Amino acid sequence: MRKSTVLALAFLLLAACNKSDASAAGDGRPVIKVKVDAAGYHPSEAKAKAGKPVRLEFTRTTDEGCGQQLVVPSLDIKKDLPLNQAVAVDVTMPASGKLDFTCGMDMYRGAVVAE
Ligand SMILES: [Cu+2]
Repeated sequence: MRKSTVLALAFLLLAACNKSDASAAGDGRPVIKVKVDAAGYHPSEAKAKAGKPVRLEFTRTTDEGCGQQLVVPSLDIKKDLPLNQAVAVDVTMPASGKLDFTCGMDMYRGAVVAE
């Protein structure tokens, strides 16, 4: 009896740990990691649940190109992306369609599609 209780506890702890994996932010929202290099965004398109909060985490890995600024036009978000530093952009997905993001000059383009 004792042993099974301990086992059950251990299992619960493990289950709790598995829940908070690296792909979720502290508040549980999913995290989409996007690399920014001279060719643009990688991935340039991702999917997230419609109407739900999501974190976009941008890491610019080169000084080439023009990924120094990130813009989410529909939400009026502008962020500077320092070199090799992850920058979190918390957004809520639209009910349908997609959320576009671009560089400061609207050359690089990416989007998160609501599904
Ligand atoms: Cu640009």
